[in-house]
Amino acid sequence: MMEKMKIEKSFRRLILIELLFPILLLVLGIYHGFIQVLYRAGVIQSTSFLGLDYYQGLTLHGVVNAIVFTTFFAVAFGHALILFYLKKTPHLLFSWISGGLMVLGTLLASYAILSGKASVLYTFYPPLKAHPLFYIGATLLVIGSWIAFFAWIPLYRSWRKENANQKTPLAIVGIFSTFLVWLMATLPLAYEVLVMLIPWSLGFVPTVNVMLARTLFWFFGHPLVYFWLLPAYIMFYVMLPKVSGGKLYSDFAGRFVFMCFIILSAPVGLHHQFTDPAIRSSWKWFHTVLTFGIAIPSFMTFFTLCASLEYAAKSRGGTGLLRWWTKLPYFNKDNHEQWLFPYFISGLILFSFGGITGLINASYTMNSVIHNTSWVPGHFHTTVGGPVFLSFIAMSLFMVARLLGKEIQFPKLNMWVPYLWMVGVLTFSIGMSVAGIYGVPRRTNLGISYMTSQPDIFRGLGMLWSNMSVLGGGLMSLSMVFFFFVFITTLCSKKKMEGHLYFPTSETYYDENISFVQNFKPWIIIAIVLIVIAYGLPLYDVIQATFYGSAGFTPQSPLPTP
Ligand code: HAS
Repeated sequence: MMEKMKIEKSFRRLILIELLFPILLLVLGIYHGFIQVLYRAGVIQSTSFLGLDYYQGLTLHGVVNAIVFTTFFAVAFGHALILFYLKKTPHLLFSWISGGLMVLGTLLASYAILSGKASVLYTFYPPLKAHPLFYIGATLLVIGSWIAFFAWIPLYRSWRKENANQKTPLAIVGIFSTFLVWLMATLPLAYEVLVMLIPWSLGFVPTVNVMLARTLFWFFGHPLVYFWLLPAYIMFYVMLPKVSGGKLYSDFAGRFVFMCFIILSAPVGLHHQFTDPAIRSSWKWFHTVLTFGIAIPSFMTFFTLCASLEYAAKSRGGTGLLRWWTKLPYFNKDNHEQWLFPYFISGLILFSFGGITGLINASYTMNSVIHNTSWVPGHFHTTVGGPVFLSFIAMSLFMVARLLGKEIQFPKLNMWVPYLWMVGVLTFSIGMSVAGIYGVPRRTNLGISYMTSQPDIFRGLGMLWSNMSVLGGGLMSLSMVFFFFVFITTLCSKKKMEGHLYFPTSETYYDENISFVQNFKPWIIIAIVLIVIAYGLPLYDVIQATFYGSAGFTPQSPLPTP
């Protein structure tokens, strides 16, 4: 018994480290986001406040916020869900090795970025070339996350044996779906990094097949976005109905949605490559069709969450077709668990915009208007910067406070954080999106423009909308100052209870027992078949495209003005 308690204590300490380490880095990541908007709008003339140039700062911003923070959070959250819902502790040594590798990998990649040897942006596709430590660091981060996942599998199996007549808890279905998607995503990435990029950056081979590398990157890159989204969906299905005072409308919907993501997350990556040569239009069209398919589980989520919220609002006295929306606990500033509601609902409102812009991106013809313009960051700040970011920071704060036995400090300020963030993101994203339609490019240093052939009036309008992002970025940064203030004061506050793990868990309104969503196997098989169909021939084509070989290139800041 003592031994078990000791193991659990050590494991909880690991979860804490995996939550706190990326939050610390996030300070840097967010700071460089703010510097970006100031620089792009011409408010400051140089990005080098910390000695970083434009592409360096942008790489740091993308890698820390979108890759490091999300991966650490997903692993820590997964550990905690296994401990809480299955009442089992993963193998301690493996889990610490996994955490250690992730920290080491992050430090190596950060060193490469901060020393100016890896300004390759978070997509790191060639011909941009980084120092080998950047690729090695990324590899260690991924291997660390795999080890964590592999350590959960025997626990899940033994739980299933011991509880043959029970449904697997929905949160566990969610986290296994998340990591199955991650495994499918990171296998092509492993090939790209280990077989192509590391030998190239070490100088063992002179050139690299750019088209193959880009295709493998997006084979990873699109399921990556669902690896970010699914932990947020776990919170929306399992916790949101409870903290809004209601029940989950349908248990089946949740399970079916997670299974859909397993089969459809990967075979859609070519929608990032509509303008790339060497890939036939027919395959781009096929991925487009599947991309519209992957929106369906999110539409189902929209419906299920609205139904769950309606139940909650009507239980609180809400009436009417739409008036019940006013009865939800938007301004709840308790410091127990309901304070999660403002974070979740703000994220969901943002995602309604992100979903619409995503479907525009997915349309082959409309994509050619917005591709590589500032519309794209407009889209992804309402997805990864919306439901994902808000739910991850909220859950990090919630878990840290619970594990340390603390109460959330400054609950009123904490309640305003997500709303301020939401208004900031909307302002930023609308500005960036409209500017993108006028032709303002994304992630290019000043001096490059798609607008040179446009009349002055359009150029002026483009820049005007683009500059709205300063206001949005300012509000987002202010919101984060408040968040870190609440986080640090909570961390430093007096202990109020015994530290423990706890998650608010909703009851279910329709608790259906439908067998085809209870077993992962058939879904994994369908996923593999779809991947082979969707990627087999396109990969064959790009492997043949050896004339796209390139030597390395390092972006220079500032670029010469044309
Ligand atoms: Fe995306 C580019 C298409 C979802 C992230 N996406 C990106 C990039 C990122 C990203 C980071 O087809 C840039 C990559 C780069 O650096 O080049 N995306 C889609 C589609 C979806 C989608 C069809 N994206 C996401 C999610 C992301 C994410 C999720 C992160 C977490 N995306 C694209 C395409 C591109 C792209 C192209 C390439 C563009 C280019 O040319 O470069 C779908 O999954 C979206 C489906 C979502 C919905 C919304 C459901 C709404 C819900 C909210 C319910 C709200 C409630 C509250 C209940 C259908 C669930 C009440 C609300 C009220 C309003 C009252």
